[in-house]
Amino acid sequence: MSKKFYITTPLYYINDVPHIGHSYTNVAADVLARYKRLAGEDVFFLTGTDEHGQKIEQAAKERGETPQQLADRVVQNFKGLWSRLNISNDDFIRTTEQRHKKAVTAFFLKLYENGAIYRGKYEGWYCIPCETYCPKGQVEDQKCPACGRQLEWLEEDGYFFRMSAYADKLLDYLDANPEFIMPENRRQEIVNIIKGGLKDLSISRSTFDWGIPLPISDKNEIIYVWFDALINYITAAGYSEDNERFEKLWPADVHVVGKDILKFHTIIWPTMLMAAGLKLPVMVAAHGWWTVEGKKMSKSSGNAVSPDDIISQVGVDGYRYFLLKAVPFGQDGDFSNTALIRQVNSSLANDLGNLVSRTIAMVNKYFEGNVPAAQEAQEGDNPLKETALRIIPEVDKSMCRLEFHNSLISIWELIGECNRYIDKTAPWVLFKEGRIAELGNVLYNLLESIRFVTILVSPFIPGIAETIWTHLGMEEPLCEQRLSDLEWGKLPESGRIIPPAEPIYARIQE
Ligand code: ME8
Repeated sequence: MSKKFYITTPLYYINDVPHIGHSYTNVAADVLARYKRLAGEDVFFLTGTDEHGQKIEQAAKERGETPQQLADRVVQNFKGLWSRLNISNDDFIRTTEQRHKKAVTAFFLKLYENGAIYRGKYEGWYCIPCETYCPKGQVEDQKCPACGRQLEWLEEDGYFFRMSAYADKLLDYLDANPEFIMPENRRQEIVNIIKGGLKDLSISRSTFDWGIPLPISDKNEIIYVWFDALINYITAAGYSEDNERFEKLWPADVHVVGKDILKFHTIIWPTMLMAAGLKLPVMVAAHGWWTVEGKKMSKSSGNAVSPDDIISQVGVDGYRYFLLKAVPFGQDGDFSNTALIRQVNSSLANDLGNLVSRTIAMVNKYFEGNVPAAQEAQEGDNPLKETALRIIPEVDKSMCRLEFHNSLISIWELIGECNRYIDKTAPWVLFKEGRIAELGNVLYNLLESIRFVTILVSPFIPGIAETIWTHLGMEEPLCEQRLSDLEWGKLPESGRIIPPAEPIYARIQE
């Protein structure tokens, strides 16, 4: 039986349309999901929408809609974009679905039964956009320390989750599992917060009613939106509904999130799971923040970059490539159109595109499209084979650490090596001099390297990879390839190359 790999993205609030920041998270998660499928793992990839809470209720009111109408309308923007971006999620969860309400109710009752929930009083500064209380010591001028917006003073008489009771256990877990928080430099930040002392968490609301009803209350109380939303990760795995499936899928292998919500995923969520007696996720990976031309993206400043505008300019694969190459996962990034075009022209049109077209054109010209025979190489005699075999473990290591840009750098080393190999071996000279066996060997090495590149790059740019695969004349579909197919010499010598009618990736005009 193959190893399972359960990967999630955050559930996005439906008061906003998806922008480059949301698409970054989903593309990163998609690339990892696709890579794990390539590695032969049994992948379950989940994304979805977070549809409850005060913020959504307010947004709906402003638009003259019910919250459900707003959710039903906006969720289509997310689903549509994920499909255009080739996101290969296996499930899409909405927190207003019945299956989720059932799981949240069951989870709440479990914690209540375990004595982890009690009734009490709380007052404090609340940030509606972040849907969270802010520690009193950090509040200045009634502004949220995280997003800078106006806070509201709330007093609640309701239910609390005994989060403080799990602080030591959580610190022990972080100690014993150094890879729980990625990248490593974010770990200390979380450790410091926990060491600073955890407060119990207010998990019921009574001043508005857009949420999941509290199962133990006869007053009109609902469950706090973050407590509700985090549970989605177990809902989709079958919690309280399908034990066998849940046993197989849980715990999640990686929750991919933005750094803004790392705290929720590495403090609140693990303590909730501890209180329910469930296993903790293997890894929470937090990426950095995107700005646009140096400025924070926001609706009010009207500078939120629309993914569809970028797609219409550089294509889906150009966009996917740029997102993961331009910024190392974990670091903040700035979107600039000039950098986008420069990057795709240089990497996709020049390096990769030219390699493929030149190679295919030569196989066509010199061998009428037939894959030529390779020659036995002496040890150390085939630089392409050496590079190709060297980068496989490098790519794997980078992928498992979510260092996507490093994986791309490794793959582009092989592409660069191939382009240099063409210049060095000068196949046109070999042809002129009648050295046909040597020429065949050179072209075989190039085609075989392109096969390696295509498989390795397919999680990043699945559309382009598919096109190259077709031109290589491969019989088995690309989606059935595995990393184990990356053995040098597997390209059948009897194959036929199909010349492309147009470039693999056309240069974009600046
Ligand atoms: O926080 N740069 O939803 P959300 C990078 N519903 N990533 C960005 C970004 C930017 N400028 N803007 C948004 C929520 N993101 C909760 C999550 S999970 C159980 C509940 C991405 O719609 C990034 O992944 O505010 C961030 O964590 C997420 O969108 C926040 O989405």
